[in-house]
Amino acid sequence: MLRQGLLIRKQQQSNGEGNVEPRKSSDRIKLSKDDEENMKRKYQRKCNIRFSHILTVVIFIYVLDFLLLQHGISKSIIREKEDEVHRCNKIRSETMSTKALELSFNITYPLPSDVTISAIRSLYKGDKLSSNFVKQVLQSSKLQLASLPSVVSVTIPHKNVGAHIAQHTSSKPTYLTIVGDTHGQFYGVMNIFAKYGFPTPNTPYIFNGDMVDNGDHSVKLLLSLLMVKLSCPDCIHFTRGNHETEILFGKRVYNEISTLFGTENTKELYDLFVQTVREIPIAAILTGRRCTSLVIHGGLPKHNMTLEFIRNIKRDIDPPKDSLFEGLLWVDPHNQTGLGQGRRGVLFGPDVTESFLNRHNLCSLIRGHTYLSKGYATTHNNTIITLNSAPKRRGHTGAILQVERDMMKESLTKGIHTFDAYSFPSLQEEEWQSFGCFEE
Ligand SMILES: [Mn+2]
Repeated sequence: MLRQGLLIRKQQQSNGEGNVEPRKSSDRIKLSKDDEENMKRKYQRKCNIRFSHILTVVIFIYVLDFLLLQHGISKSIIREKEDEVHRCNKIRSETMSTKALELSFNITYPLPSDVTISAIRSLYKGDKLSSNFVKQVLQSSKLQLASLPSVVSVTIPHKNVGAHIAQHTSSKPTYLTIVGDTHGQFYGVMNIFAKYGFPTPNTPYIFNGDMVDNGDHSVKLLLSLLMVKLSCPDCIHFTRGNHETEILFGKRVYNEISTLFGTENTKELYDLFVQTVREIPIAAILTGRRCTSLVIHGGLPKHNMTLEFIRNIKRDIDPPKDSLFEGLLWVDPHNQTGLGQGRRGVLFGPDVTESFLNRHNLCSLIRGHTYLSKGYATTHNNTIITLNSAPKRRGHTGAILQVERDMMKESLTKGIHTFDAYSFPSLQEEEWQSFGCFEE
């Protein structure tokens, strides 16, 4: 009890004549109700003050601890970022002007990354590139693509790629990004790079055909992607779409070349563009540790299609009409068994897909060739993923697929990411800072 243990000074009792009676040691005073309440309040206040002091000290210690920890983490993040910027800057140290590009008639292979970034930036800003430079890029790209097989093998990178800077790679994720149809959406693709990262050996891309036509910037887009491959062959891979043919290249591409590089060289550059896209491989085999996929623009135009058949296609031409080569770039899946006839060509059923995947021990087929307002679709019991990366208008989304090395068939769709349609160039200066570091 509060009262017990409290020796209260005895109230002096007056005898009425001013004499005070001596105090006895055992005297304890009975407190009035009010006094008792006051004492309680005083004691409570003391307790409260002490408690808040303790609380303040505890909070202070926690905050200090947190700040020190954060400071340590922030410092390591800043250090890592500084190292990265330093490396990128070193690579780009001699950033060339457009004028310098005009003068560099003899390009080398691999194309220096600073030349590539400078040229892409010029295209982005609407500056002109010299037709001579573009001609050499196309001639080099044509040779580079022609040296590849019709079915390219792409291994999903793991963390040891780029071992020369192993200390950086160990903490960074590695994956491969598959982009669907992009149809001349140059600014959209630059935004994809800004959002999901510039191509590097640790984070390469596959562009699955139809990079040209429909959109307004086919030439800018194609040229930029070809230059990235000339600078860093392992950073980017291509498969051919049905629009990468002369007949679908058409007048729009011709006019764009004329606007960008001058009228006197239009025909020569146009022909070079056509010859270059004819060398783009037809398909890619994407090998992970647990799941290997076929990346192809259209699909399977016949029963018992084999990779050997695709590998043996002579591809430096436009696909002959009604050929299986044309079918690989044009067909669509349907849900009925077997083959069928659709609005724009052959349709293939789940049984065709299943037997093909089983024959080659594949877990999925990744394709494009279809406009999808949400950017992707899965069919044939999730063994087919269709991607479109060129959303036409606001409200529609484009999609890409990021595949990690250890991904399994069941988890592939978790790598799908969607993004909004972009209508205007929107990259800020600081976003360009992350571009063009081809090394991880
Ligand atoms: Mn297509």
